[in-house]
Amino acid sequence: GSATAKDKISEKIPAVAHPLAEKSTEIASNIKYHAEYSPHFSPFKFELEQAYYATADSVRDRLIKQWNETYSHYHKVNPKQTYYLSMEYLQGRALTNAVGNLDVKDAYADALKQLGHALEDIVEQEKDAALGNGGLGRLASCFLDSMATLNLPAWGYGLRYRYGLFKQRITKAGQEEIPEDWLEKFSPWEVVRHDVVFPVRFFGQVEVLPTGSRKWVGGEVIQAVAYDVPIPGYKTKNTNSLRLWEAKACAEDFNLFQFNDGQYESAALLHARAQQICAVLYPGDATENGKLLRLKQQFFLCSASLQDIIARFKDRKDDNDEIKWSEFPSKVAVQLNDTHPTLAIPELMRLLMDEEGLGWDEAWNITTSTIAYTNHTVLPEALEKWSQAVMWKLLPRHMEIIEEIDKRFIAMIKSTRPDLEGKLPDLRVLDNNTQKAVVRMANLCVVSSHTVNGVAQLHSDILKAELFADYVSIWPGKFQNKTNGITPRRWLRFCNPELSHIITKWLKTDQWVTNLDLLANLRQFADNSDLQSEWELAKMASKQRLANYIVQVTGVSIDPNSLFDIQVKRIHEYKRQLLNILGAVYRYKKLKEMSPADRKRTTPRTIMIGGKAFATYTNAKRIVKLVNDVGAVVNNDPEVNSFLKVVFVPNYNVSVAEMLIPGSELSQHISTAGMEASGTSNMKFALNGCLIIGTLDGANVEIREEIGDTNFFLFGATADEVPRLRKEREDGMFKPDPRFEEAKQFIRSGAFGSYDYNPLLESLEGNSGYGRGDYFLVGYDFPSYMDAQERVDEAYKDRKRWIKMSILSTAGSGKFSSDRTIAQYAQEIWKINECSVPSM
Ligand code: 4GP
Repeated sequence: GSATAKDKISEKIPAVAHPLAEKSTEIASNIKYHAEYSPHFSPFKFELEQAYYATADSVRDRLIKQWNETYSHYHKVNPKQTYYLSMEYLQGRALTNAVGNLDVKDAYADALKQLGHALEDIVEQEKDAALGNGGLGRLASCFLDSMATLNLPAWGYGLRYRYGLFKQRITKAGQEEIPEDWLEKFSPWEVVRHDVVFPVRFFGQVEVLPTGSRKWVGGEVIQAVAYDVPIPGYKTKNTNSLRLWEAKACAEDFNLFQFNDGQYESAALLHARAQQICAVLYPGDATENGKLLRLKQQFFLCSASLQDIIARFKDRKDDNDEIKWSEFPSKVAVQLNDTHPTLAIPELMRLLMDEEGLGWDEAWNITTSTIAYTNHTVLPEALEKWSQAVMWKLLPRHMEIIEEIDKRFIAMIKSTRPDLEGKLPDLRVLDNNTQKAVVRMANLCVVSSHTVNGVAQLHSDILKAELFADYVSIWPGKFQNKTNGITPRRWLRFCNPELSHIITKWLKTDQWVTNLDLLANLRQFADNSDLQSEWELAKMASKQRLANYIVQVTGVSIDPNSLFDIQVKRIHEYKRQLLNILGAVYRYKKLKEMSPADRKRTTPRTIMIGGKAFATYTNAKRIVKLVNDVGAVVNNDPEVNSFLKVVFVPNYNVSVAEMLIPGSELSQHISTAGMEASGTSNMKFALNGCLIIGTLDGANVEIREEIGDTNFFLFGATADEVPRLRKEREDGMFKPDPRFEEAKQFIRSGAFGSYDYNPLLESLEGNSGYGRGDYFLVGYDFPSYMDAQERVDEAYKDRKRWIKMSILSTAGSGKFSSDRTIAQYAQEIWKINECSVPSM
């Protein structure tokens, strides 16, 4: 295109490498240096995209410096270090976070201004790194931020997926999935480490050596190459690593002979197979091939990470000391983020026994004192079970080890807990009872970890009382709770500068950013009308920004004076977006029936729903379509559309969340009680002064405790009532509320188009079965939900009281900092201490 003034780089500013510049003029020179000497772009242009890359490169200079210092400091001090193993990280964008944590945001904004650009526009150029699906992955990313901020020697390990979570496009047919090419150009935030490469074997067989020891040989070997992403802490030198593995085949595996013979595909077979491993996040596992690939991914992460951890353990001892394996657990803590990295257990056993020559007992002591496991869900379909047949094929040595773990567990129970013998079929690691014998990964984790934790108090209690009850009687000290948290940097300080500014002003300190409990001091000002009007103005500015965004991405214009009501999260029946949309349908119908005068007395609402449905989850996709169909009718109905809008926010991701959350006034966390392990967006909304309508589920329980029950719109059955309510349904004793019937009937009447919603609505009817017979109790909770919504409408009319409740929400959110969560993991599970990099 034609070059505007902005597109050309300023002549006046010299291009000079100033990696650690503090003055904005020098930062501008450093950015210009990267723009001119980067081989990726024309040196004569300085368009937004190039400006983004040059800015990112310049920020990276600082990160690399701190990161090297951190690494060598940890190496010298040799503290106990945590390794967080996770198949998912939802990092989002890095630039705003990096300049914020490095405390150079204003200087960069100023430098860019001198170069003719605005920092806000530059950051928009970055694609989200979406190497995760939802809560579990975002939690891992918040944890990384807190680990660095708390100066903890703690790293993340993950996979470098070529395509992360799909991009969601909404068409007439509903959700369409498109590959998200986050590496389309390249990511300036990763550093490939050609010097950090480990071989990872698949398939093959077990050989018995003359010494009697066993060795895994043959099969195929793929190389794991490290890509490091520096993770800065907030206003600290400590800069940790997120190490992502990429799969690669060796040159020797390229068959030149076949290639010269014209057999191009078979010549590069292993190269193609290597590429598949990190091609996509969680490929569909409906097919046998899909299952095998997922298992390969899991093992790839575990094997590469453990080889790296062991190499570092050896490397950090003094040169002439011999290796003392018994010290391993006092140098290494490994945290498994759900069961996805369970193979770390047999892989650590294998490496210690087969590669390092340790005996079973010693290897087992080390493994079980090193590994801890976090459970993130009680949903039966998420409890991983791998076919033993597939495992024998892919990982024969690991299956031997798992069999031995199982055998020894049985022997232990028989000798110490004969009372539990009858329960062994459920407690064992191996399940040989079903037609297809499987390995139960959660059981393997519980048996082999020193600590098992849930992610909110209610969830941890349910794990102890139900899923893992018998294990609790065997190892009562093994089970803990670690209520989730969120990083206050990304989720308040950076995404909501207006509100942050007000908080700092009233608290007379910005220490709350790293000591979130200080927010409680806002309580004393909750009635102060100056604070209230500043608070309201800040909220209005965020709502306006959100309204601009919504019209831009959906074409729907929404009124910033209406109540902004948001539900954003993965689409799942247990999260009950269907309850929300049925409520909206009922509201619409009543608005239609009202007189214009009555309508004017209602509280105008904008309901926004966003989230991705798993590509093969039919009912979730129907829900997405229903929300869109309802929106199309309601938003175009001139009679009611100034009182109600229903918007589906497309392609929900971390960056979209950073836009939505500051502008929210009410958010919905309405899962069937007992099913949402914690939830973390509930914490983000509350922190940003958004009120919650919710059930007594997951972390809602603790949020309500902290912010006060008068500031929380509670409804619905409690977790302990759910089994009885399901039973009553099955016995035909449930009488649905007429409002619920009316809402469903309205959809069936074709009010929102001719698409056949019967299969979806039927899931709320009948009386039995998982996912049918209204397993998630939408019908049971509907009346109390609608009543709670009426209380919301009433409360919103009293603006002063609403603002006060909003202030109290923020004031009560201190507990939900991931700094608190991570400090607890560090003390109570990992036993690691801070290891601050000294400033020179
Ligand atoms: C999620 C849980 O569903 C959510 O309640 C919790 O807040 C989050 O983990 C973090 O602990 N689980 C997943 C998953 O994302 O894939 O199982």
